[in-house]
Amino acid sequence: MQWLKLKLQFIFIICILISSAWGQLGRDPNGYLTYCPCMGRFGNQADHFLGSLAFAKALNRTLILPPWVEYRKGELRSRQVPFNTYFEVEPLQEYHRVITMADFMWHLADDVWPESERVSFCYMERKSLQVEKNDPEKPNCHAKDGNPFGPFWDTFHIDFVRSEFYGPLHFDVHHSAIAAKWQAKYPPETWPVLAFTGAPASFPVQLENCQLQQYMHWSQRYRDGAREFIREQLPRGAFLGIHLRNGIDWVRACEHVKDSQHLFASPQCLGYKNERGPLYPELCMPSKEAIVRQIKRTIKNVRQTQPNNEIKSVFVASDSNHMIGELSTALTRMGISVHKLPEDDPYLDLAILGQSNHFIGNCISSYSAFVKRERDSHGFPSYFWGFPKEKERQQAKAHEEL
Ligand SMILES: Nc1nc2c(ncn2[C@@H]2O[C@H](COP(=O)(O)OP(=O)(O)O)[C@@H](O)[C@H]2O)c(=O)[nH]1
Ligand SMILES: *[C@@H]1O[C@H](CO)[C@@H](O)[C@H](O)[C@H]1NC(C)=O
Ligand SMILES: [Mg+2]
Repeated sequence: MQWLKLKLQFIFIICILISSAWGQLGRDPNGYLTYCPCMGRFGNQADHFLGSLAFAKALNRTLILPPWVEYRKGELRSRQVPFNTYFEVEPLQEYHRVITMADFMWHLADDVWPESERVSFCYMERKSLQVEKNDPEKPNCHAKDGNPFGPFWDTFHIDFVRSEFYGPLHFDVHHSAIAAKWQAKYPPETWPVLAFTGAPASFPVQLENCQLQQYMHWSQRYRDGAREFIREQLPRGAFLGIHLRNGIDWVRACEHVKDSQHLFASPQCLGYKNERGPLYPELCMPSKEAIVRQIKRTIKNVRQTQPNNEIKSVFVASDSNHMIGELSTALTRMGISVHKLPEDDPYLDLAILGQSNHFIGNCISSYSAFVKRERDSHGFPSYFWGFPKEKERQQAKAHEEL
């Protein structure tokens, strides 16, 4: 009797295990959506990710989480880093169904997306870099042409047998009924997987999608890394995190300031419709003097407004020049120490900046924008270099004093 009871219990447990495994990796009848994060580095990819997540939700398809695409010096092919190296998968599920590309490819692709049915989606024909590949009879997305396009899909041995041009459909699900049109043109029964050549999203991220950042939680490794650095390397008390984007590629990018109303992430400070003014060069590339002035001003402001939580140190993240010498010289007299990571790590920099008590970022940089959105989701304050414009601020102040 006892024996039978045990046996039944055992069978029962096995059934639960099997059904929960099925529940997790069962096929979604509403289909899947995936894409190559083929444009830009992390900041751009993160903007695109939020838009793609919103798009997958609007189409009610499971989003296949692509790996992050990284470029290393001296390497001809991009490296693909699993999505969950940096971010947890679970919190995203709260907003919408997602699955990592590895899980999808190992557990579902044979059934849902057999090799003979892998179609790549692009808006219109994309010309190949190799001219002989361009067949006027058969226009193609050339989804694997060039870097990172080839290396990305190669990561999971994905080849495409055909191309599909989805134009004039687009991705702006917040301002039109476009989602229904996608569903009508590409129903999940005939199109179980939509695989896009690039992200089905805009850059910079749409205003409506910024708040999706709340579902991006750093993985344990980066949460621990940030916490340990802050506890072990920084003095006790509040710290100011700053992002100095000043490498040579940035100097070149900033040259475009003069031709435009917006550049990259600039809507984050100027507003999507320039509600808070036009673009100007100091937003993109503040001078060293202006940087020092703004840091001092921020520290003094905090002293006055939050005397119980004074800034004790500055943490510097940079792609190139951390200005440790200049900043130490300027700030030691104020009793402030200046720090950076011992080794370059763009992700740990981000995770630490997200945790700082105050943050000054670069309004044009999508890398800064990631930090700003994360901080917004926690209600932490953020500021930008050169914003508002120094002259205007002085005038406003003079006005107040009058
Ligand atoms: N370690 C580190 N790397 C950075 C920092 N700022 C920029 N980078 C690197 O430069 C890249 C900049 O490209 P992206 O993320 O697209 O941002 P954006 O070009 O500033 O809009 C980042 O992904 C990093 O690899 C930084 O503060 N620290
Ligand atoms: C969306 O897809 C899920 C999973 O396939 C399904 O359960 C749900 O009913 C769908 N929602 C709508 C509005 O169609
Ligand atoms: Mg970039």
